[in-house]
Amino acid sequence: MGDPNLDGQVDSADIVFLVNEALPDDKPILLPQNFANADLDGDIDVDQDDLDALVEMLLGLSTP
Ligand SMILES: [Ca+2]
Ligand SMILES: [Ca+2]
Repeated sequence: MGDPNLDGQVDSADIVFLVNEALPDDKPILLPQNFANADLDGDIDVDQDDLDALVEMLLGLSTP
């Protein structure tokens, strides 16, 4: 988890991906695997909470 754009690493590109793909409600995640990786808190929805979780992960506030 934590790699929404599926490029093999968790970095700022994943934040950009979440902002572009997850936050606009009318723009669905492209693939189930994108969705699964983006849903960091596991509530079967990709939203601001998951973006916050990803930012925290990148800041080192939680272990991978
Ligand atoms: Ca990535
Ligand atoms: Ca979520």
